[in-house]
Amino acid sequence: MTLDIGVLGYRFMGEAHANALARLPMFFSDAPEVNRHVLIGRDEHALKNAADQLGFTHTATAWEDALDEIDVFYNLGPNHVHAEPSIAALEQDVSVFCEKPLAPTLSDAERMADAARGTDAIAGIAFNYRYVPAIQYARELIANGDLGEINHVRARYLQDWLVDPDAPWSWRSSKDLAGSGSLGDLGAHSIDLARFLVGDVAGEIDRVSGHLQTFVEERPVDPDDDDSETRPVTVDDAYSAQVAFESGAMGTFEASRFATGHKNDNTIEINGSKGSLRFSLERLNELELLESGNRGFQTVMVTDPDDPYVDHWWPPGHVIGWEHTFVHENYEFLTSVRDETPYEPSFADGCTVQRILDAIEQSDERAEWVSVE
Ligand code: SOE
Repeated sequence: MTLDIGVLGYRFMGEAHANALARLPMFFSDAPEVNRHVLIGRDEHALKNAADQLGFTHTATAWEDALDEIDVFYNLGPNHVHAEPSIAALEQDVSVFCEKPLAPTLSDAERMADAARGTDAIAGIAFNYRYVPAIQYARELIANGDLGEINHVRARYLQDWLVDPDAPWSWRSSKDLAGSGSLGDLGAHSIDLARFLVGDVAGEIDRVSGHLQTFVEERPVDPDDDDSETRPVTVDDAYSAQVAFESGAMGTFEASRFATGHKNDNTIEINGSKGSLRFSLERLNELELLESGNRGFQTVMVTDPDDPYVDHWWPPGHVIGWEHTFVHENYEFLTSVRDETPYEPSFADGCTVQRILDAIEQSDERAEWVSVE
């Protein structure tokens, strides 16, 4: 059985997922066969070029025209186009893989999760950092009880691409189009990683206290034009949050697009009663571990053949990179579609993350702790 894939979006995420689809048959011999059938976008000329480059045989300038022809719909568009096409696809029993955050608003995310409940098609959200081998290894250690009882989760996701006040306005600057800024774009990853790593032992995040800040309130549409029109920035440039897990574990979360010098610094540290671990995306083949009786963190390489996914790639020590997380993610998602087995992270997971993002925003507005409903 070959799965016909339709992908909406051909820029950064379109390239990352198209690369993963191309790599699958080379490195994952038991992966479903896939056909990069149709690439969807609005600009016909750019779309045709992208389709040639990314190996798609057809193009469509309206997503409505593509749904009849495909088994799986990848929604990699800006956040405000996540809901309608994804819901329409699920209503036609087409499986959907949607980029994060699930939607700009909690009500849209809930509608998407409802649509997913109403079909046997698979609805997955693309949280690719779950698929770093070191993260999966960390999860195993926590589930085995190697860290003991979890007391602290400390996660930060730092970038600096907006620190220049003349950096251009984009859909990511608009609350209507994006929902939120660093919170939804980067904080969603941290929250998902925390749930993935400690959710089974520490439970859900049930209370939050959040702080959001916008440092630059207007941005030029065209930074090369001194007289450029400017538009308001209606989302956060940075957020921080304290959270409480059901178990009593404490979490501190932070993300910024103004953390000068940090390009894509996605870090998480977990402290338990018997040990600690630390992961940084900048050293994604490694995990720092503090085990009972040791006097400091030790760095272990997660590149052995029995480490998650590693046997598909290179011999020990021949490190993998960011793009491999997408290959692993596509492998798991498409296997679920082919085998009709549940996939996580699902739209329900995406909706839970959205509920936490929403509570962090409400907490900032009300200047008080907020319960996650
Ligand atoms: C931009 O901030 C971005 O591309 C995010 O949208 C991605 O989810 C993250 O992985 C890298 O940074």
